[in-house]
Amino acid sequence: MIRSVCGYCGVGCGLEFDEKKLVGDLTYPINEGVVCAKGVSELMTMQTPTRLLRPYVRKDFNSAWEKVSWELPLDLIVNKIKKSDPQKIGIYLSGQLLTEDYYVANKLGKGFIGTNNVDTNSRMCMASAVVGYEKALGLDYVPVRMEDLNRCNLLIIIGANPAEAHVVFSNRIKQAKKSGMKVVVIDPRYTETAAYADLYLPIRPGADIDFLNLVALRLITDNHIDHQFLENSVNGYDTYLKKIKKQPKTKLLKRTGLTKAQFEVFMKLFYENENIISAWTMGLNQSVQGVDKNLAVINLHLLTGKINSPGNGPFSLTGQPNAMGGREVGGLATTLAVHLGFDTESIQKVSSFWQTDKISDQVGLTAFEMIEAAERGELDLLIICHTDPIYHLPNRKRVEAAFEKIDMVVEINAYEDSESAKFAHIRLPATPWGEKEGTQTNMDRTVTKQEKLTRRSIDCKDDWEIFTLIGQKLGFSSAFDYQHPKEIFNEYKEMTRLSRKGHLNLYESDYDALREKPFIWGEKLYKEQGFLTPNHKASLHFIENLRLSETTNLKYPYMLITGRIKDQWHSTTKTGVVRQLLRHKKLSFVEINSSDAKVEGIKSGDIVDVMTARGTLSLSAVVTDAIREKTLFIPVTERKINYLTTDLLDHESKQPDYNQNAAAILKRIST
Ligand SMILES: Nc1nc2c(c(=O)[nH]1)N[C@H]1C(S)=C(S)[C@@H](COP(=O)(O)OP(=O)(O)OC[C@H]3O[C@@H](n4cnc5c(=O)[nH]c(N)nc54)[C@H](O)[C@@H]3O)O[C@H]1N2
Ligand SMILES: Nc1nc2c(c(=O)[nH]1)N[C@H]1C(S)=C(S)[C@@H](COP(=O)(O)OP(=O)(O)OC[C@H]3O[C@@H](n4cnc5c(=O)[nH]c(N)nc54)[C@H](O)[C@@H]3O)O[C@H]1N2
Ligand code: SF4
Ligand SMILES: [Mo]
Repeated sequence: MIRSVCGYCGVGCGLEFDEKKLVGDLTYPINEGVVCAKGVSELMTMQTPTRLLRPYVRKDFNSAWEKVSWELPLDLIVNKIKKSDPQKIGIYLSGQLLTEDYYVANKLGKGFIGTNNVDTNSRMCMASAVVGYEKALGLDYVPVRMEDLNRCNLLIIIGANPAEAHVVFSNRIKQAKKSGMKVVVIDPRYTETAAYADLYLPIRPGADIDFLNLVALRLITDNHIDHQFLENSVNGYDTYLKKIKKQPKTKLLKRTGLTKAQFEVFMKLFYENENIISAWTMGLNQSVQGVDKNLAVINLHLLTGKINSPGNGPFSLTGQPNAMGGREVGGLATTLAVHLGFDTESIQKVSSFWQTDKISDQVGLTAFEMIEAAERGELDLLIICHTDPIYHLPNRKRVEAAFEKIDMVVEINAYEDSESAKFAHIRLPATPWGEKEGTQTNMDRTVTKQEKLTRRSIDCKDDWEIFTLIGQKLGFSSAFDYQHPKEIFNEYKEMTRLSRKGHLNLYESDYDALREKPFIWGEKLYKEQGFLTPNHKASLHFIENLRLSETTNLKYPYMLITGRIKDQWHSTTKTGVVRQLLRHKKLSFVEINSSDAKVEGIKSGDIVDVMTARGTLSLSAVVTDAIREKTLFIPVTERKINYLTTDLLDHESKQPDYNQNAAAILKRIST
């Protein structure tokens, strides 16, 4: 019997492997032995005809791929690095990498190549939550654990659909409901999660700040706030109060698209329940005001003191299995390592730990800033690892044109059918889940270990190993002499001592022991140290809806939102191959409200064109009342989705506004 963990979502379920099949781990973390279909399918995705098994090179995007040994592409990459200005090199990582992979890639880029242009797809995912937590609480720290559901009386789910995206967590929500916990779902779609809610609020897309401000105003008016907590533990209440009081209540409610009666039911639930958790994900983060939306949620917890006590707090649900671990390591271009930034003291600490003098004090380019650099002809080399930017970045036509300007694009992938492969010069085969081992941190700070279940395919290498080889070939042999992930983990573990006040206490963990028992970092943080701000108080930030997103108009009268469907993972390179097991829904479709469909003359199954200012996609229509009027939904399993989306970004987190696209819909073919 081998114990491992699932490599899909941020719940990070334990799996037990008993020679023939995978089953859920009875002891970890919250699943009591039940895993979802993606977890079950992990084993099947290892051996598929779509695995990338050999290195390939080609001169340009139109030439044929040539199968080669490892030596040639590694030499090409190293020569390119040596010839390039470090500021023209980019490394693009993934919240699906293991911590050890992340650590070596980050050390190579920021520590030895001398570029801070090391970013990750978490930029598209968690960046707004990272900045929100930092601004409000002083640190990128999730102050809630999944087990807090046991003590929670009211769970507010806003802009998240755990029933499809965090299935096992969702199962626990349903269990907690049986013990009396109430659930509110705030979402423009009546999702599977909404179906089990006690109250469903079909908010208009993009109106969350208006709703949350309205709640804040009401809490203040009704004196339902915790004055003592505000006095002892919160900065900025007076300023906040002055500004929020000026907000126009009637207008706010009107913008949400909700009725007064719906709002009153919500407030009643808020008042009747003592312990409250708010949970959110992409419905808030992916926004031109993603950081502000995070702050608007956190504000409610600061006003009421419902934070840092069992069953309470603002819970950002991390999407990918190790997006949290990647943030800890320093995988975002806006951090250096172990939650440290680019101030002189941090650079000195990290330089002396890595024994290097190459760290630049220039903050790195975030994902879309790398695209902009490429457009200006200022990106010579881009190394992509475990993610598919051509598929996932917004405004795809623009991204494709930028990629064409990059001298050398390297893609490290375990599967061969990514969208980015079409824009790569070099492809390197990585060992996937099950053929490698290493650690990951799930959405509630729990560090676990993935185990190697079978020997690795002959020509594949672990992701950390590929970055190690590049480091060695660049001449940094002593800094990159790793033979095994355990050595990397142990080095990283020591480095976490550099974190502010040692809050990232992975140095107390043990690699081998993780196999038996997960490690949870930061448990003592708030109880003992208060918030990690200079005066140990959290901060209230006044937020208002600046309405910066694209708006609908006569030409594009619908608001297009995008999101996940159950059992399928993003571009489907993994889950798509086990469709027989996982497929119960189409991968590509557009949902339209039945009253809108009537006006447009559209029936379910009709082929329709969905148009935005950036492009057009032909899709099969699904007519349903589960989506708000004047709103369209397309799942991310439609690989071409980002031909439609806007590249507006949050100015602080640089996360895209994926859910606010003005669109039109037109019937092409009746069925
Ligand atoms: N099956 C499956 N599970 C996954 C993934 C997957 O690909 N497939 N991916 C993982 C990853 S990386 C992530 S980030 C998470 C994402 O997890 P979630 O965020 O829970 O999933 P999404 O479907 O992207 O979006 C959540 C909801 O936001 C709503 N929404 C859109 N716009 C707004 C708005 O303006 N306001 C409000 N209140 N709601 C809005 C959408 O209707 C949708 O129901 O899922 C993880 N889990
Ligand atoms: N319109 C729209 N766009 C979105 C989103 C949205 O909601 N709407 N969501 C955004 C979010 S939150 C996210 S997280 C991103 C996700 O976007 P991506 O990260 O691009 O999606 P994946 O399909 O998960 O890509 C993972 C890649 O890693 C490869 N891979 C699998 N195993 C391994 C391995 O062991 N090693 C290596 N090197 N490669 C491996 C897979 O084959 C796949 O190509 O999309 C973002 N884009
Ligand atoms: S809920 Fe997430 S971590 Fe758990 S089995 Fe499903 S995909 Fe894997
Ligand atoms: Mo994500």
